[in-house]
Amino acid sequence: MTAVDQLHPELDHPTSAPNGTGQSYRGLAGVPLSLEPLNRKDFTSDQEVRWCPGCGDYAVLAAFQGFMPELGIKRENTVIVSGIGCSSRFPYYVDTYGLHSIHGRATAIATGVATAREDVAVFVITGDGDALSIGGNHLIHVLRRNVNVTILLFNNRIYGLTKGQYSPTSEIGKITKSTPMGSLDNPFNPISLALGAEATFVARTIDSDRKHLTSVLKAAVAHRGSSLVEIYQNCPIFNDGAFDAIKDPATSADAIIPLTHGEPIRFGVDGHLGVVRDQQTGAFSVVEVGEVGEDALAVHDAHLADPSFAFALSRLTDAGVLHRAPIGIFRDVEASTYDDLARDQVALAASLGNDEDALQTMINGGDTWTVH
Ligand SMILES: Cc1ncc(C[n+]2csc(CCOP(=O)(O)OP(=O)(O)O)c2C)c(N)n1
Ligand code: SF4
Ligand SMILES: [Mg+2]
Repeated sequence: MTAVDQLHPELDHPTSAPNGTGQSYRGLAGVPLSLEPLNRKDFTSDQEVRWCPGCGDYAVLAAFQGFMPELGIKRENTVIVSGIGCSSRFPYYVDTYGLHSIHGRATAIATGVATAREDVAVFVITGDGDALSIGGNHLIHVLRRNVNVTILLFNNRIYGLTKGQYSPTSEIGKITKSTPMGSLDNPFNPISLALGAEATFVARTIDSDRKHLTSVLKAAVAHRGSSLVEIYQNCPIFNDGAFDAIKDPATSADAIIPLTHGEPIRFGVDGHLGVVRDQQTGAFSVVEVGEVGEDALAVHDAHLADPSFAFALSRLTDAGVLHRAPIGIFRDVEASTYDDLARDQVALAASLGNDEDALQTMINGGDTWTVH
């Protein structure tokens, strides 16, 4: 970092908004601000985008390149780490540092980057196969550790790159080349999984809703700690129409359960539907507002310390073919991040004195024995 660098000041000034957007980005505290204003073109690389025509990945890329300049950070202090899959080609197309890494390991590599470099904004791009099959283990650990990274999970409910095998988010009975008689296993709900790992920021959005996608991504970056954003992403080649119910203007009003912190959960044409909570079981269900009355509706609270409320909400998502799903920010709570704590611990250890022989002392320590 050079002497002229200015840092995102949000840790000291939680309400400041250095980029004039009115949003505070605590997740970027420590990342140097760009000296020049940047625009969308600055975040567009010279690489030819190689996704199929109509792929939902294009819309996410466009939204990402559109909001990055607003963050005000230096491009060279941004790293995008991806795994393997169609979606994982993403880092090629954004003109920042990037790693198209190893299948399922993007979250592990991102943990290293975020811990070693406080001055870097770290994004993870992953697919439902990459994050939840081979990378399932790494995903839950990055979330429980609360490493300061923003994870974009492109969920098209299929393996796209390898030409259409079922994935851990495909509905039971999915007929694919690898499951010609229909898949047998229960799918993951990525939001439930993340909340089970007590992730501190968990949200869901839709590739085709640019405004919502952008607002959720901004909130995810503003959050300090692990942010998991599930993006419903259409794969027109191998799983076309998986999210039609929530995308089709004819059905979307009754299909999208919108989550807005502090507001009653109400939706449907003319707001005729709502969500209530069973006091005994804690489970949520969808009801006709006319039958229960407005006052009975649950009010969304994304800031509860206990993730149970958000988890119960996530269960309103159809596990089978999707007809209805909550969309928005399920959980957004403050907690210490692994990388901040690790840096503090290293600084403390260094302040206690420079024992150059510490490693040798440990090796020679009490727990050694001679083998004859
Ligand atoms: C170790 C290893 N195992 C398997 C593969 C094959 N493979 C590549 S991408 C992929 C799944 C991609 O699916 P997803 O993460 O959903 O991404 P999408 O292509 O749908 O965006 C698999 C199984 C691989 N590249 N490396
Ligand atoms: S196979 Fe599907 S996910 Fe992959 S680029 Fe083509 S449309 Fe997109
Ligand atoms: Mg996929």
